[in-house]
This record gives sequence, C-alpha cells and structure tokens, in this order.
Amino acid sequence: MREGISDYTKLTVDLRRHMWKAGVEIELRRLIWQIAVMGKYISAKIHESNRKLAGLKNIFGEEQLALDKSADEILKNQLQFSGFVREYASEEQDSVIQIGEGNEKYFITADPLDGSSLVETNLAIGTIIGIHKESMLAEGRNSLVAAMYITYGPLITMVYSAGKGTHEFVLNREGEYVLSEENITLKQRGDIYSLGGLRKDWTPEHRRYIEFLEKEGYKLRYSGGFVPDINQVLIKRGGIFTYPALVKSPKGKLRLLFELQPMAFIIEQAGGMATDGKQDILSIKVEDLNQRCPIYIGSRYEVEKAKEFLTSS
Ligand code: AFP
Repeated sequence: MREGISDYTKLTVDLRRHMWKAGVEIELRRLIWQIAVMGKYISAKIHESNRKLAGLKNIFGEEQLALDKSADEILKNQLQFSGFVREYASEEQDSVIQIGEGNEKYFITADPLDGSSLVETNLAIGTIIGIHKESMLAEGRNSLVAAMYITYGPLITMVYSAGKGTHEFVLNREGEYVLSEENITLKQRGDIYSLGGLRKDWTPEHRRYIEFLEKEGYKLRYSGGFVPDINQVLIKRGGIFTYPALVKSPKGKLRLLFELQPMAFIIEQAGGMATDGKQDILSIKVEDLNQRCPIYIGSRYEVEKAKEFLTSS
C-alpha cells in the first residue's frame, strides 16, 4: 500500500480489486473497468453539452445536442481499441457492427444514454450495458455473461454483475469507483412501484394488478428514467417496475436487448425476477435488435403476483 494513503482509501475497495477478489476473469474485468471509466467521459459530455449550464439555453434556438449520439460515439470509439470486443450493438446504431478483428471474446449491447429527454429537467439518467459471450440474437440466459449500468445523478454510481452477485460502486472525488454496496439482495417483497404507459391504454389485467398494488399501499415512484427507477427498486431492496403491454402497442415500449436483458440479469443476480408477464425476460429469444417487450421487474412477490394477474383469464 502506498505510504501516506488516508485511512479512508485503505478502507475502500475499488472496482478492479473487487472484481479480482470475486474471481472475474481478467479480460472481463478489464472490459467492465474500461466501460465504467467511459461513464466519466459521458458525464462530462452531459455537463458540457447542457446549454443551461453555460446559461445559453435556447438563446440560439438550436436543438439540444444529441447527447445520446455523443455517448454512443464515446462507447464505440473506446471499445474499438479495447482488444476484447468483437461486435457492438446500440440503440443509436441501425445494425450490429464489427468493431474488432473478429476473434475477440465479447459482444456488447448499449443503451448509451437512456432517458436523455430528462437531461434538461436535471433528473437522473443512465447508460445500460450488456456483455455477451456470443451473438446477441439469442436467449439472454445463454449469451449474457455480465451487465452493468451507470447512473448520472447527484452522484455517479455504477452497478454491475458478472454472475457473482450484484454490487454498487460510487465515483469518488479522486475519480475512482469505490465499493458502496456489495452483494445487494432484494427482500421477498418491497413497497414501491413504478408504472409506465397511460392508464387509459392499459389492458384490464394490468389495471387489476396495479389496483391490487395500490390497495396493498405501495408508494408510486416513477421518474420516466428506466435506470434511476430500476436503481431505486434495487437500492431500496424491493418493489416493482412495470412498463406493460398497451392496448395500441402490445409489446410495450422498452427494448428487450438494450434495456431489459441487462437489467433482468442484474436484478436476478440480486435475487429478484423479471418477466414479460408470462415468461422470464432472460428466456426470451432476441429475434430483432429493436424488439420491444412488456416488463415486470423487481422483488419476487410482486413479480409472481404480476404473472398471476396477467395470466388469469
Ligand atoms: P427517453 O430515452 O425517450 O427519455 O425514454 C426513456 C424510456 O425509454 C425509459 O427510460 C423510461 O422508463 C420510459 O422511456 C418512460 O416512458 P414514458 O415517457 O412513456 O413514461
């Protein structure tokens, strides 16, 4: 240990040490670390591009910079030189792109900046990453080996799982990710719920489920940002996030590959569940990059209840 290190530093476990101790294989450790570091650049981009910060909002009447495109560029350009990534797919790309030589170990899916429409309201937003060991057009359970998300809020936090539990790190003033919550485990049931879509567009089964939660006294927590809303269920150790099938869009809004699979991997590793109302999210085969899917994700009691209501005739 370097001399003069503060007690605080001695107590902190940084991301690389945590993954090494957890037995995460070296290339995957380095890849997760590289992506976590890119979170710092994306956060800087959010601050730099937010005209409000520069007091220039709408003075020129220009469109808010496409932050999600910038975030995508940062991820793609850095991963291109990582040495570990063969293919990259993102919500900002039309197709899967080969960014490696063709013999690298991992395939990456990214929602580079989910909730970007919330930037001007200063609400938290996030980056969602899936790390696959084979082509992503498969069942998540067979291809995903790790998943992570970065939350850009009052603090920058990063949650990851490499199949050995779910853990949260916070970016400290020195620019290091230090462990804040290890082996996060959801309770059997929580007391908060997030609900997407308009009530008038819900199916009768979904409406009956939400009315059940409300009768049970669940508290509504919904920001319009998938990452902070899921993060709240995880850090509060329970509850449920739903974005259901709607009368006009039976597949709901959220994307299976870029948003739901990584979050399902992380929540399952924390002892929770994720379903489309009938089957596990991680058991659904990805046929198409932009495939959408209804989602019920969180602690077991609430998800099991959702399945009961959704499959009752
Ligand atoms: P944006 O990226 O367009 O802000 O959408 C965010 C999102 O994809 C997801 O983060 C939210 O959970 C969901 O949409 C909110 O959708 P509604 O605006 O329909 O509630």
